[in-house]
Amino acid sequence: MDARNPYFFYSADLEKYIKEVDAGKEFILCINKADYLSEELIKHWNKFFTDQGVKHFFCSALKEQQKLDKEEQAEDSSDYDSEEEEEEEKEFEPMFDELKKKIDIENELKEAGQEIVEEKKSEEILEFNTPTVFTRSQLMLILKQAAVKYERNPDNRLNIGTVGYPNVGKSSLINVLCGKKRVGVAAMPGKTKHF
Ligand SMILES: Nc1nc2c(ncn2[C@@H]2O[C@H](COP(=O)(O)OP(=O)(O)O)[C@@H](O)[C@H]2O)c(=O)[nH]1
Ligand SMILES: [Mg+2]
Repeated sequence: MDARNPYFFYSADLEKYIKEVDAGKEFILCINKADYLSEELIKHWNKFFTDQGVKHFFCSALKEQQKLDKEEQAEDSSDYDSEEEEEEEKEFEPMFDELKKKIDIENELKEAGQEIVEEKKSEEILEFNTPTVFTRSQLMLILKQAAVKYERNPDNRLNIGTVGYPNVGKSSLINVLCGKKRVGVAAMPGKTKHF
């Protein structure tokens, strides 16, 4: 739902209905567009839904998508070499080869280290019903943990569905989770039916 008006967007009936349809299904309220909320408001709504016993988390699909876009851009521009640079590179190629190998190995080690640190960092606060705005990697981790917990499919896959009013950011969330643009995002309602 859209964080700007939880009284309007939250449907207790939907939660009840989902539990009636299948006791094995879990209802988790995604409070999206948390970038519109101040820290106080996040704390307020966190308390409100915790008191009502509604499992929930905060996120900003837009902010996470912007981060993904930036990473993609950075990757694209680092691949780009000017012609002059390419010529120079050819000249010194044998000398650079060894150095490059070393740097590659160092970078790989660094990246692996960073991933571990990031996972550890997010593990510390990985709980629903907290006034934390989840990043993409935190969301991925919490979903992975849920997949292990349920073990409903032989290959441990978790099926997730989104239900909500138009324009609350369902498609944006799906795209962020997939890490790729899978579904169209638009200010016009009714864009996604299947993907
Ligand atoms: N500020 C803000 N805008 C968002 C966020 N998520 C989605 N939007 C915007 O809300 C609009 C509707 O998003 P969309 O994903 O198409 O919603 P859907 O109809 O529920 O699938 C788009 O203009 C998005 O860019 C968010 O976290 N913060
Ligand atoms: Mg949509």
